[in-house]
Amino acid sequence: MENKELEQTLVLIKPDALKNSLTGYVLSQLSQFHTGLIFAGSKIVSVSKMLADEHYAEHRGKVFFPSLIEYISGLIHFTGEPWRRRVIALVYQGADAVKKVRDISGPTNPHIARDTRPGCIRALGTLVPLKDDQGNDVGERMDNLIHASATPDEAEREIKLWFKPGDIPPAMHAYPVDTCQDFYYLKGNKLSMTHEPGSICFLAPGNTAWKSDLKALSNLKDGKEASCSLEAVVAKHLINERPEGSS
Ligand code: FUP
Repeated sequence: MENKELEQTLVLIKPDALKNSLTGYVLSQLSQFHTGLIFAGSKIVSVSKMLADEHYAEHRGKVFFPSLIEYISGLIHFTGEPWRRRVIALVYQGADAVKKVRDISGPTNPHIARDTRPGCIRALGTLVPLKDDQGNDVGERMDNLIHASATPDEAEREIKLWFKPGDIPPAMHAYPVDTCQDFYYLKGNKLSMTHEPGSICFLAPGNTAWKSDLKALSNLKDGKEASCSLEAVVAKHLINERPEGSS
């Protein structure tokens, strides 16, 4: 990022924060008055399995992964209330955005947060033991109220995963965009360039998209290696578009 003023970071106010009415507290902690950062984007997101899986891709295969996906999807905190399953996704912008928000969030583990950084946001979180079928402890899930990008590179990956360029004012775009020239469809979990019954059009000619997404799609359609998965490109285009499980 050449212009430090344009540094951006992704924040997710997670379902446990929403359940405990901590949204106002988190927004206040991160307010421009305290951080000097300004909003570049905000949305209320019903988190699909595809989006959750891509967001936490680096943790795939770990013992806590399935529970982490259920947690971010709202299934843990709003079990019988599907309409309340959501997170608030925010993009903050300004000098040192990533570091400032990470500092106020605090350590990943709420117990360590309480011990080492009392007063940080994650100090209000909790640890949930995870057990195997025999009831043995196999790990723990960290219900830590807020996600904050760890590095500027992670922030770029995550902002492009959760937000379309059109969700952010053009003058605040921190990453290059381009105009889509083709129709792109999803059929099952496959990319297609032509409409078939049951396929979903997620990008059309004239749409503005992240330049890196368009490059990835062009590579994927040619069977070449791409900088991100098809799911990472598609997930943001399906946010709040249809109920989970329908197609
Ligand atoms: P962070 O960047 O602080 O969100 O931390 P990590 O990328 O290490 O972890 C991602 C999420 O996985 C965190 F919200 C906490 C959660 N996690 C667990 O639930 N259990 C673990 O044992 C480790 C991480």
